[in-house]
Amino acid sequence: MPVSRELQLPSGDRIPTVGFGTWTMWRGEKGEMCKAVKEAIKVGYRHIDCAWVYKNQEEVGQAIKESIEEGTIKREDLFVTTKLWNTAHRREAVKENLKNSLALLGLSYVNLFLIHVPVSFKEGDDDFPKHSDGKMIFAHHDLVDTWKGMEDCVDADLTRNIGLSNFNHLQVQRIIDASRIRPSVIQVEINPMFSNSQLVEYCQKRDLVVTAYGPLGAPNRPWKTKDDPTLLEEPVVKQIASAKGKTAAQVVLRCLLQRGLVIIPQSSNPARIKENFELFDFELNEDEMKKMAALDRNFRAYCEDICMGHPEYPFNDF
Ligand code: NAP
Ligand code: SBI
Repeated sequence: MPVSRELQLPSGDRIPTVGFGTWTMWRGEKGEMCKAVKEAIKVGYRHIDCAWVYKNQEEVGQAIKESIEEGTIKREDLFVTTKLWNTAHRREAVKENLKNSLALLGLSYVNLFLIHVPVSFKEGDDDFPKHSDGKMIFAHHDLVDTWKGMEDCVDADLTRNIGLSNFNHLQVQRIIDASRIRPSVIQVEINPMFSNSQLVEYCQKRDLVVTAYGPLGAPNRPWKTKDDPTLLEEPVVKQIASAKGKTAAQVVLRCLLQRGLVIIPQSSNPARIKENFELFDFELNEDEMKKMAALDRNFRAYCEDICMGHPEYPFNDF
């Protein structure tokens, strides 16, 4: 099955189907993210996935700046995404949050701005405001008002496209119904062990491009338990990989591309950064796709536990 290197968005922009994830749970040496993003751009990635809360946008911006100065890319060749954090859901705060991200990135606009999570936290400088018992201090904003703030950002030319992340299908529909500018992308967790098929189908039917985060199953997440399945170790993935002379990661990523998804794998290792981009010289046949589909265990690696208990907590529905 052929796979496109880019998908069309209603704004006229095209989103590259293989993007580069920039969230690392470790805090690496200063400069490590800059090095990783520069390496990614060097080997051909043209889509970088960022967020306010990742706290590394200065380094990502530095990598973009140096890559432009060195002549590797032009700004218009690059598709940059950032995300609105939970502490800035008030309509007027949305634009401020994006302006702050742009200042860190050293850019005048991003290509895509997403509401990161549908759960609001208390507004302020602390990204993770907590009560004395350690629980998050929630806030309550109508998500439709937050969406109006997103539309304000398009009007102000601060972003070319807007979208959602970690929303369930009911929340997606609420935004579609109330929108002046429709969401064009939704970013949610998807990998063969968490196929998220109902939500994917729901969104694709409504013309949203769906981006898979945690596409490799986030194998190094610190909260992984010994009983959790390890996607890249699954015998069927390894069998398909060895039959094709590819790696387990490449088989997993190709499978997601063949489902019509955008993927944003993260790595800080130059060899794996390159490996994760080399996905266009082989394909999985129908039988192999079926075998990959059979890996689905509805196993979510990212439950956003700190958001549980909020009325907009998304993961109690598909
Ligand atoms: P992921 O891409 O599934 O996994 C990343 C991990 O896999 C890294 O620890 C990396 O380690 C390892 N890895 C990468 N390539 C590999 C390969 N070829 N073989 C073996 N291991 C490999 O998980 P993720 O980072 O959680 O998700 C990707 C991106 O999605 C994030 O960086 C972020 O941009 C985005 N994201 C968004 C949300 C959201 O709420 N919207 C949530 C989570 C993630 P090495 O560095 O050692 O290679
Ligand atoms: C953070 F910066 C801190 C915690 C955290 O937990 C869940 C996963 C997440 C997120 O919400 N989006 C990510 O990319 N990672 C995250 C990010």
